[in-house]
Amino acid sequence: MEGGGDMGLVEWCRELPKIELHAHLNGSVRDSTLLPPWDIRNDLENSSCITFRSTLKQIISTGLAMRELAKDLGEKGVIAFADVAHVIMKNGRSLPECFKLFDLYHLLTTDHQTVTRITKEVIEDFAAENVVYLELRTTPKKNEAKGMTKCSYMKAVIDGIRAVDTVDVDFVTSGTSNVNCSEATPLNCIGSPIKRKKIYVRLLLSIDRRETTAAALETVNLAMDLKNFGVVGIDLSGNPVIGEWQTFLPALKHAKELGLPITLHCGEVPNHKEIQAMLDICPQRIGHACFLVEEEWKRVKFLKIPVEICLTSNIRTGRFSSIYDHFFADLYKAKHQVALCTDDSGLFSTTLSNEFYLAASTFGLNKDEMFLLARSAIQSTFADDEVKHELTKIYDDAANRLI
Ligand code: 6MZ
Repeated sequence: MEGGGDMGLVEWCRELPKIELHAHLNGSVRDSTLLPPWDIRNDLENSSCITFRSTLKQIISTGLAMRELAKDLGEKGVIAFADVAHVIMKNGRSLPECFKLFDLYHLLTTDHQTVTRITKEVIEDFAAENVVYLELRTTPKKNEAKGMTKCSYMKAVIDGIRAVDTVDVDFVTSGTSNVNCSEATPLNCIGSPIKRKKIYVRLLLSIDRRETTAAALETVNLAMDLKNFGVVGIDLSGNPVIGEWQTFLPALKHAKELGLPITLHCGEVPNHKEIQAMLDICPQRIGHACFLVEEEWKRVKFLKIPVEICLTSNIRTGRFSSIYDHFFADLYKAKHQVALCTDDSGLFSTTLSNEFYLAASTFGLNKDEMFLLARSAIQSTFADDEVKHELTKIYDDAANRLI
């Protein structure tokens, strides 16, 4: 390989400035935040919360590890360690297993303090991998028991972005919100006299496929209210076998009318009626696209819809038995706009650097090609032109070093 001095490919992929466009907050939680320390075994074994126990039992076959948050729950007597102890990390999880895991994640993470904490940590983790622009997506949640509304959930996320202190964060640029979601003025780039890593963070609000039309509309209106707090678009995600397209359509149309860009989890299962309907509304991006057939790909290419590609996620959830069968190669050859993404870096134990390494080593891309692939994601971001310009400069600077 040319360029990049003596750097090995793994190191080079880590050094490469990267753009992450498909990352779910709760799927990106650190293992160390979730793994249970063995020293609390006794406390946990003695506690009994039937609801939590039964939830855990349901997911035992899927495997999950929990640490510090489980410790908190254990101390409060909410969690039964005997159940957790049997949970084993598995390499491959079916899609239904993933969604069972998410229910557990949410049980652990949905209170304001924890949402703030995981947001901070997730941003720091992406920055550590030299992600220079992160479009982080999350589903605003109501949780009456915790006094949580969708708006207060988002305030907790925004507080997490504000709390990052190991790197500089460019979050929003100006303006105020008419929503009482954050008392303070919008955060600007937190400057530092010392040259530190800098990451641009923007948010996508996800509509969960379990939600009603009214709940989906509430999320879109919240996204609009939070435009000055770094929200740049809407995502539709969740278990692909749940929910009807007609339920989400009014909210997605509303988003379009408001000028909010949309990205859709499209074709995670072979539901061709829904895939057609999704392409009919011309989303600004689609994610996964695992089960698209030739005619559908023709439309995606004709409409020039960028595709968020999550290699590890697609392999781990069993869509492709071999990575060599992945459609990445076809889209890449066709010069179709793609962005490599992690999906759920915590759940699938991956990083964006690893996704680049996988693509390079599997599909034989050299460093020049990888650099251009990373850089080309700039045009698929939902960021404004000023940010795109800044990102271009970051790549121009890195080019001397890396290629
Ligand atoms: C579909 C997914 C997903 O929003 O609670 N999510 N939806 N397909 C996937 N591929 C495996 N991975 C994650 O993050 C977790 C939520 O994101 C969606 C699911 O709705 C999951 O509950 P937040 O931060």
